[in-house]
Amino acid sequence: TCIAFALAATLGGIASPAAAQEAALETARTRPAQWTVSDVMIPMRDGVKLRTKIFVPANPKAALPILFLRTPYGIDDSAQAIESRYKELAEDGYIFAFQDIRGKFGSEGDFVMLRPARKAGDTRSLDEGTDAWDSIAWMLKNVPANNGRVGMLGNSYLGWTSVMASLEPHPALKAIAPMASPADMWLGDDFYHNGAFRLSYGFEYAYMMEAGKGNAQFAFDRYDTYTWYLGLGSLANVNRDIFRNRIATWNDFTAHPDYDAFWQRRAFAIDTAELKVPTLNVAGWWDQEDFYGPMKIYETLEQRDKRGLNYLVVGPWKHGGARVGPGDALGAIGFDSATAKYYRERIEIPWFAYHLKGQGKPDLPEALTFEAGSNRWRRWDTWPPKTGVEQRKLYFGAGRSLSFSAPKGDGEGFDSYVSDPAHPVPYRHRPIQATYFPGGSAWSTWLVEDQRFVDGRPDVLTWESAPLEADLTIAGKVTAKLFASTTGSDADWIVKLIDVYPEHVSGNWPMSGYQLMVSSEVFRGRYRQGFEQPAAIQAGAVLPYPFSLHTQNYTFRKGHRLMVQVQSSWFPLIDRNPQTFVPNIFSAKDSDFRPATHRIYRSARYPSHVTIPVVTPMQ
Ligand code: PG9
Repeated sequence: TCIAFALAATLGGIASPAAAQEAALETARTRPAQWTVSDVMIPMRDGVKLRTKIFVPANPKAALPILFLRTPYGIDDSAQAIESRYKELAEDGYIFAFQDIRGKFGSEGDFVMLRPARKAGDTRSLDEGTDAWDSIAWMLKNVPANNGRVGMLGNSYLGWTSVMASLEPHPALKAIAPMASPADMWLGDDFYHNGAFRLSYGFEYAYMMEAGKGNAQFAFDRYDTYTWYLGLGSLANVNRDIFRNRIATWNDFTAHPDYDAFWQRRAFAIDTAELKVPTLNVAGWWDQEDFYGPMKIYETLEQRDKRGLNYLVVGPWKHGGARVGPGDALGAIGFDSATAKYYRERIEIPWFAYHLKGQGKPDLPEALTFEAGSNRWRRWDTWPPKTGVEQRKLYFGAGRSLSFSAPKGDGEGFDSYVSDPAHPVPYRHRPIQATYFPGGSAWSTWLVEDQRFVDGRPDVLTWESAPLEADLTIAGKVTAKLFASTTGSDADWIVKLIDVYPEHVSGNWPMSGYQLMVSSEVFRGRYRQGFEQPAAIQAGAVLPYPFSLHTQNYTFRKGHRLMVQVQSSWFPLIDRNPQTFVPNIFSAKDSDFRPATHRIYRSARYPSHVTIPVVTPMQ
């Protein structure tokens, strides 16, 4: 029945740019003293015109730089955005330009999801970089009172368009501050993580972007999408019953399940020998969409940063969390200070003021990270830190214990569970609203949810340490190495490093015993020999699965416990692994989905563990 309802959802898009445009202009008109607004179509080199709204402060005292934002999400709310998300910058004095990228909303041309950057030396192709270049050239000539300097910024897709503009930059592009820009959609950002497909996001986002020129919401026939996705069955049913091959990105998912040239071509890379544009990379520790991306971009640019232009800021934020609100809490977790406001006022404002107006010099270390738990900002000469950190292994032990002592003896120590694709573990507590559900969705804070909602399930294994006798701070790379077997021929492995609060948090009962996920990741077993070539797992074989849980800077407080959980489904965030090897999971048959018994070993021979970067006490 859910499919029948979904069929009724139109593929037409729901945006009404004209009406929204009216509303935005209305807002701007009510503030004639503040902005002169123009709504223009800027011609690109191939004749395609891109809709751009330009806000020039009325009666500026001096020529001003332009802050340029290129978005696939529409620019009708840009007047409101200036007064909310970009308020601090607006008050500091900038011209703002918001542009619909090719093929979206009011812009001409075709939309291509994450249009690959043209290669160095290719002077004929178009990409987001050439569109940015052409727009900047036009604005320098046509926007009154500009000072000839442009900065780019924005969250996620907008961060990515900023990064793309900086690869072969227009000379007037003097600084960028990309926030949560994706870098690699298959390895770690929105669409897959280590080859495991991000079903709910991939499905809903592809539909939103490609069902029409505006933003479309897929019409689920129920509030709890967990049951909808479960009822869907094999992913082959999506094109057969719902999308009917009309959503290009979904077709790409089905045609490119592995890390092939298609995805590699879209992954962030820098062809030029030197980083040219000062770049402030911004990431959030609990970013539910793009955490891999900004960290990878920072790391990649660092190799080409000959002049010290590349910086990193990581705060305790959800996706885009630094842009809005005070940032003093995320879900139930408090940070004791307004971290997002701090970023906007103390980091972003000086960053652009220096590069675009020649004012001051920002007091920025190479990497600035917020250390949740101890709730303070920390400054680093490198990220991850090269000194003052000891990599220590947290071993899974008998009796569900977790400690720094390696297991002893030759026994076949393991814990096991049955992973049943018919009953996948939910990734957040149900009901699981659609990602962008207009009535509100818990999507954006799922990474900080109390993991007790799955702890104790027979298909979730938990190992826990004794209470800590002193604070334990980590800074740098967290990795997992599982030794595991399955009775099936494919399996997903999910590892979660958790901070368990003490049983009595005085004055805040809901936090008592809270299980906060600090680091987590999924690895699709079929890719253990390489991401380009999936291979069946031999039933019963004990195999190593090493994978990254990314970097983190966090303090586990005295009296807290460390916990690791392992499970094999995270639904519907990640599609169900059939657990029977098939060449392409997007065309699996419903009968391929079978329960399997998985074992996680914790013996001297097969010591499963999580490695954490412990900051040595003098730090
Ligand atoms: N995470 C979003 C995104 C999806 C796909 C591509 C690029 C970005 C976003 O928030 O824009």
